[in-house]
Amino acid sequence: MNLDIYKERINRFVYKTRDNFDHLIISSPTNIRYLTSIALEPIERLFLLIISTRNEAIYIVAPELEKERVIYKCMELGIEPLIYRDSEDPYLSLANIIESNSILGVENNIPYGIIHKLGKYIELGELRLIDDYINGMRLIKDEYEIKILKEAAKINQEVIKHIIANIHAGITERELANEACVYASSLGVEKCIHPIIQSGPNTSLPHMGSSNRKISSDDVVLIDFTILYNGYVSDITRVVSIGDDTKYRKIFYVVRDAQEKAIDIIRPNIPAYLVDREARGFIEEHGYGEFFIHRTGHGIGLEVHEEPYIHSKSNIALSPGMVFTVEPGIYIPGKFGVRIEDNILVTSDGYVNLVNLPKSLSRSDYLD
Ligand SMILES: [Mn+2]
Repeated sequence: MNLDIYKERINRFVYKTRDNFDHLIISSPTNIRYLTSIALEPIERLFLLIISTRNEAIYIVAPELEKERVIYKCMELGIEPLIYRDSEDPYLSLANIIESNSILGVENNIPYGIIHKLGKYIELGELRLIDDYINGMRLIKDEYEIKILKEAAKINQEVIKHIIANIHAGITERELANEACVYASSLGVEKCIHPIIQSGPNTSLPHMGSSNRKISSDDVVLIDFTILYNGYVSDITRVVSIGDDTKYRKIFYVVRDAQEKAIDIIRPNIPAYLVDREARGFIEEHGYGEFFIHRTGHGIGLEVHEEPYIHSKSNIALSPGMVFTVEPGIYIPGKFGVRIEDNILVTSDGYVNLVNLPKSLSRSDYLD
């Protein structure tokens, strides 16, 4: 594996942060993966990236059982591995690096236990958040990331087509979701994240997830499928009806047109809230404003929800390399809901929709 991309990332990150912190403690496995390519799921064991501006050194703290997966990349990246055994206290080596009363950079989701235990060995200095620095980098995808995100979207579309082809009266939402995850694995997907297949009145609850409800012949079915492929996310939603779709049409077309109008205004330098306003304004004009109960979209990348968030207060200027979802919805409590979601890449002169699935209530439109 060529680690040049990661060398550049970690150097850029050090350069951006070095004047404001003495030491950075990075505990999010996703951020560590972004900066080093080292992808571990440490569960409760301590796994940290420490960037020490004071010592001009970078360390990875990792348990011995992960040693083989860590040390070669560390050598390549100029990182010093601090490997500990289960019988050892890894905080002892942390306390050797981090001086008392120094300025520490941490993520907002650092487990409190890490700070608490470190505080037993040293006098904790000022804690400052580093999220803006790292999120600011992750926000703009490079060519390598864009290539994977495009592949992920392509594969996810195949999964969604497969699900739609397999919907039939009598199958449960959960059976369909499980089958879809098996199919996704056969296409090389790392994992399915919270697979949402909802039918009938369940579609009115945006993030309910799949249940044991049996799909019946005049149901509307909402498929919101999120996959992780090669570390990156695709998150696509479609709604189809397997029988008479008359009663779903009006709301379906309002959502579809709102989504397409919102996508159409995407270009660099406009504030993200305009995308939300476009979708929301259209839905409000049609009298369904109170039933659009979530933001219009969210960034995707190594995580399912990341910046840029697309809501009414989001002032961030869209820039080439940003990738986010556009997914307005209308949810009529107790009846049904419709959401349509694509994945959009901002380019220098507009956008590319990474998804080219039909947007139709009729399942036959999805079948090859
Ligand atoms: Mn989404």
